[in-house]
Amino acid sequence: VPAYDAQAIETKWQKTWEDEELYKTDEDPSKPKKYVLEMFPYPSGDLHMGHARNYTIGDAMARQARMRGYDVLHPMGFDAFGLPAENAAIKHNTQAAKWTYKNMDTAIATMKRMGFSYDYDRLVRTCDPEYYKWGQWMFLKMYEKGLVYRATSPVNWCPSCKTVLANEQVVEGRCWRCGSIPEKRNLSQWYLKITDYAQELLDDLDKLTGWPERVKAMQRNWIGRSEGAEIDFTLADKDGVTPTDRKITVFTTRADTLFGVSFMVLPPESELAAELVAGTEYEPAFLELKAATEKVSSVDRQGSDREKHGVFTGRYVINPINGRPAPIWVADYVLLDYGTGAVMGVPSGDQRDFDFARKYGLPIPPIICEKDDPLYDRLKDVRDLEVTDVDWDGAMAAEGYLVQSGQFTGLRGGKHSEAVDAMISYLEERGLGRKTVQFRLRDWLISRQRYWGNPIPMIHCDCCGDVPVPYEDLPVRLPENLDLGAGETLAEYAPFYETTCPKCGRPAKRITDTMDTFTCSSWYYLRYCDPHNDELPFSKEAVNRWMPVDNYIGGIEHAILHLLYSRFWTKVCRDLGMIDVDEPFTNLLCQGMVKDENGDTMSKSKGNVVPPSSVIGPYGADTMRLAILFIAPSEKDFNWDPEAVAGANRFIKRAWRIVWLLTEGAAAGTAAGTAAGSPALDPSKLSGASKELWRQLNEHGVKCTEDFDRGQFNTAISAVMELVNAASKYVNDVPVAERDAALCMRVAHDVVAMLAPIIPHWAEELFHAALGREGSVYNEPWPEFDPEQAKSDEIQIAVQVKGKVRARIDVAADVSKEELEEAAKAAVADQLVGKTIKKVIVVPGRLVNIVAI
Ligand code: ANZ
Ligand code: ZN
Repeated sequence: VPAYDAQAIETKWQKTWEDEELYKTDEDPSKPKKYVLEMFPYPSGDLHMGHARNYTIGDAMARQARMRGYDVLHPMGFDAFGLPAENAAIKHNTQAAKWTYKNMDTAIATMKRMGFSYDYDRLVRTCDPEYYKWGQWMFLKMYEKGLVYRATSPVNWCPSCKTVLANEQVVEGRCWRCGSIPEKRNLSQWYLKITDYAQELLDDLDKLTGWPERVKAMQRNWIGRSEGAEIDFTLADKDGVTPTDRKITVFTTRADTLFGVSFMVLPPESELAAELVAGTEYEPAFLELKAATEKVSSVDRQGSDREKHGVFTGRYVINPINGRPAPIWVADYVLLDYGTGAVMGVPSGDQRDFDFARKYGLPIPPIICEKDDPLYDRLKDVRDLEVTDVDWDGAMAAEGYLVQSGQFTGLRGGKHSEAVDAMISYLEERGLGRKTVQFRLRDWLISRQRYWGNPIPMIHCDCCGDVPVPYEDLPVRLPENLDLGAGETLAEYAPFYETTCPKCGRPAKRITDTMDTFTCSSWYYLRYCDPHNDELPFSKEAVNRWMPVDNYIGGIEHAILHLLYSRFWTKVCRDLGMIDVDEPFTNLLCQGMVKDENGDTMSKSKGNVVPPSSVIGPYGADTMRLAILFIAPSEKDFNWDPEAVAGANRFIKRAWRIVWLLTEGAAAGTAAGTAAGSPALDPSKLSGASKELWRQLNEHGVKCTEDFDRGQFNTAISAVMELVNAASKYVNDVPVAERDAALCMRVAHDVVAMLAPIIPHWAEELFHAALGREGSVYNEPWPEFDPEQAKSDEIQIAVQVKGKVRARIDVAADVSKEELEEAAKAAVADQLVGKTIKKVIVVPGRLVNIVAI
């Protein structure tokens, strides 16, 4: 048996595969297609363990699909724009482009060293003008469709990244990239109208049966659809009672609680509130609250345990249902950009309103009661407000029956209740309110005040306003010679922004914002289908051939961001007539994290990073790949374990030896075989150990295949390990001359084939050297196994005497009852001496119990 030399084998096959273009996409329409995709990396340096895991999973899928007869698209690329390149350029006094291209080269070298089967002809780098040109092109198409607009509103500004962020990029109140707390700034920014697609983005989640439930739940939550009503309150004049002709409209999901309104709340950013207090004694406190609130994130502001802060405006609204006045307050728990930006305060139904009412001594009129509440008996027939305050220590039950609520008294109330419907109908008939649907999802803010990104293809002209760059002038090129180290920015770089208006020809200024890099990653998977197209972002035919992506693999951190934006982009392209699919990713696998030995996340700052090279160096890429896939199911986190790596390496060597021994044995006993070295296998002629090995081949082969098809690599590997154990026992127990040569070759072949998606270099080497085959193991069909042949034709039966197991016997699976009884009696004959058999109980397939005295 030749020694297993991982480094030599791996370099050899990587070169051969590349020379022979083995992983070039076939584009063979006679085969079914499979598009396997891993989320492309940000080129911030070399690949880390998380990448290695991500790509190993994808590679195993792609390689197995190839052997399963699919035409496979398995591409790779780089999400190459972004802030880290800019920061690195400043720090190392180089250009962002240089830094980025160098890192991409490093990453590609590592990918090749890992033996990933990418079609590098389709490599996409988002910072290449050939790519970002089409991002600009699609921006202009969206602009024509009315899906792009510019607006001035309070936005999240990250003080450390020095740019605005989209709502999705403020994660738990912090900048998704650097963790700083964003400030609110009122700025003019560019938006994509993702809210036009809110309902469809929500509805189509139901179609995504191949997505993890938790990812869908996160998206549902983020989209946040709420059915409710808008209700108009009339603003009272300064006297607090005379109606004016102005209205304040609230959004509520609980129209049924209208009789319980104790106050109205506006957010501190409200312009109306500022107007109401202007020049009054209430203004100073209002301004103070406004300033204090600017420092708090919107997530924190809504936190239910956070203390609420409010000020009275001195003014009142009139409740449309009963004409009662309610004071207008300003409070930080209300947000400007949700619903109508105004809330009717119902302390008896809403905990936040309750806390607020308690703190500021506002009344708490009870309007909804459970039947077992003492208040219920007292108020169940009361229509006017009799009790205006309660002594509860918390808000009331969310559900119950309305009390003190006029004609609605007695109706069942709560979210989506009959009382809500009745109240909305009543208001609608009188023009005082209307049913509406609210979404939490906001439009996607895509402009960034950063250099290293895709320039927004718009020009601002003092006469014509915002004018799109003509298509024939695309791409708007990002200048590469900016001196970032010296503090130069795109906004101040005249050679970039000085231009003329495409409409009127007068001097004009280019927009110097670049697009959020998430725009680049929202369609790269479409570009892979047709990466060299220089007339369009991609052709419809190419996309129709490959889309949707069949298996998408990546981190859970993109559950909302990238995955929501990509779904949106796909739907926009569909509506632009560019593609026919509705959803980009059919099956989604979110791989678990690789943590350090103590279960800590790996990070440079903690100094606990295990780089892939530390395994590839001593053991080779195959050991790394096997260890990653075997250590845990793909969706689970695992702790890095050097022992698991050593174990993977031991198995590889052992399987290497067994395959060689099987083939050597076959060669020795080839008399019965064919000249080609693959004698015909006749399973019906097998007996004894050979028959058992044949059975095990089928048993483990069936299991391995099923697990592969479900993406359960760790158990698929276990199945092959069991087969290797069986083969090992066979070569140990059976002398060479007695081995079945054809069976040996078959087992050797199938072990190699089943491990080929996981440890490709090992498999390719054995395929040639030990099995004596030509071509590539990846052009071999996946082996077929027969579940019928996996059945053992002997079963083991326990024989009991008076309930105690005394023996175990092997009998034919189809043994008759009489035969079984006889065999059982024979097996325990010594126990039965001198006794009379009273009864024999047979539990078919399991045991025989003999009752004898
Ligand atoms: C009165 C009421 C009574 C409410 C009650 C709830 C319970 P979801 O389900 O998340 O859509 N709300 C409306 N606009 C708001 C804003 N801009 N800032 C903060 N809160 C706002 O929540 C809808 C409820 O959130 C609305 O229904 C409103 O309070 C509040 F017993 O109106 B409700
Ligand atoms: Zn930041």
